[in-house]
Amino acid sequence: MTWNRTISRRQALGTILAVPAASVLARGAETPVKLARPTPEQVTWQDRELEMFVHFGPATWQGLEYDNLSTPPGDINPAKLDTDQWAETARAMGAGLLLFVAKHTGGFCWWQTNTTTYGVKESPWRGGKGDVMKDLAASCRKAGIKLGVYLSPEDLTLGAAVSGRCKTPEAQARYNAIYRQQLTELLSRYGEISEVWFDGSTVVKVGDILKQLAPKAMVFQGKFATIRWVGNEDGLAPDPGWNSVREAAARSGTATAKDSTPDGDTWLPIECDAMIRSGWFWRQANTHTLKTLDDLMAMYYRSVGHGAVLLLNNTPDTTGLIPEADARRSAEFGEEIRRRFSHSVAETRGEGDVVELKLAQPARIDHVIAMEDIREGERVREYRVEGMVGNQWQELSRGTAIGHKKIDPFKAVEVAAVRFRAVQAAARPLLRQLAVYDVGRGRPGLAVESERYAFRVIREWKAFSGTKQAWLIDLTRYGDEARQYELEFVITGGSLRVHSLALVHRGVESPDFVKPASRRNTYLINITGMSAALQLKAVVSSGLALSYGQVTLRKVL
Ligand code: FUL
Repeated sequence: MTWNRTISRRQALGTILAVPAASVLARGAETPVKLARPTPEQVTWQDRELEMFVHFGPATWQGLEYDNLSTPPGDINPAKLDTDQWAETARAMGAGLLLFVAKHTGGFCWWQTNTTTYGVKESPWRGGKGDVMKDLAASCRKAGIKLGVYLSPEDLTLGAAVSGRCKTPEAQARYNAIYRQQLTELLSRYGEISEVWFDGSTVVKVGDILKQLAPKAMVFQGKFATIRWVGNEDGLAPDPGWNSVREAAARSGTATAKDSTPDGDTWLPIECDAMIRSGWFWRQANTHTLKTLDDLMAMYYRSVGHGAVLLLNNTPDTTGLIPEADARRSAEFGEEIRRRFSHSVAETRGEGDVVELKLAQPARIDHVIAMEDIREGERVREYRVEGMVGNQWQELSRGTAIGHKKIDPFKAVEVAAVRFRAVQAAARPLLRQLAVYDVGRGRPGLAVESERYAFRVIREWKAFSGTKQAWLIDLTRYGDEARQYELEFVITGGSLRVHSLALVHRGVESPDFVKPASRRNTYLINITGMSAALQLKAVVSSGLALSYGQVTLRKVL
């Protein structure tokens, strides 16, 4: 057992902490090790594990993923809309929070607002007097779940691109005032809002509003983020998915799972947003893509089972109801999670580098779930779980990060006892739970895993030489879904200098979505939406020698 191998003295002492760090004394070390620590609200959020997203909007009527403004509000009349059904679907799934897209990128508002004339107020639904947020707040209270809101900073009606960026300072000032008013309405009228999504980050100042109206809410993206995007929309968190990042990454507003480091000074847990059918919005054509129970369980193991929160989308059809098949599948998902994991064969808690769990009598087990007491930071860096088989310890599973939760499936075996052994830790391990289960089934496989290494060539350059040039590369043909991508300049001859990179969306440049990765000539791009032509602008030069190569793009999982 090696203590303190992963945190160097310089890292331990040399950082300014955004979230107060736990000060623990590592055994054998004179220096107190500083570990990032969550806020109580982050702990509550991580304990929730499962949440339900609801996307609904004009795009539902258009059969599209993004509202193209072709549906007049006069045509939007979801006569059967019943927020009790939405909240009940979330509850049956085991979700502790329902996150509603109150405004998506097109700008349509589902609540009574005076900030725009594009919303439910202009629709015939309930004579223009309906307020989905109001209904939903009441339904969630009834169902005993929390409520969250997604207020898109991007707004096609009001001329704001990704992050709420506008073309001129005047337009920006106008939009800032409107967006702030919308956020104020959502956070002040409907009771407690426990999670706020600023999808694609936001350039509009919102800190004062959050502080005043929702100081305990979890915040997705932007300067005040308390949680981060995993980097894909498949419900897959990496393993290890360390909970902390460096402060600069947290402040960037667009940190993802790629920024994870066990030595980070800021606690920023990972959220996996994923779809129950392909696409965030209902359309007839995606009915057959409803995920199977195995698909959902596959995601569960790789999100919640890797210590992240899973935010699974359901999407009502034009009647306003979540289709029955989707609601039923959500309930089956909740039942299967409970069937597998609500009754352990045995469980304990404990401290130290070895935690032992004796069974009352030898029993068959096929899963172990470990949970750290994350209030004191993520301490375990590497571990083994062993079972007493016959009269010998035999390895059942091994891993690195545990954090909030780690679910390890293994081949069924009969054991008399189980022990957890830390191989490496930053401080004395504190296990809130060590539990073993007899599930009878394993972890379902995942088709998408095979795509991990696939890449596409998005531009080639041949015999290029000279001073600075700007390349505009169309990404909509390649980056077909919102996730994190890896961009690489593969130089096959001569040399190439990359001066700057930016995403260009509706003519507005956003350099913050492109960051250098650890490998040379490689960058990480966060694509948070494909609502309009999206381009990559690369300013490059090659000096005197002729340069040859390719620009490649691949999905990051
Ligand atoms: C992405 C958006 O582009 C999608 O439409 C959806 O809202 C998803 C949750 O986030 O960034």
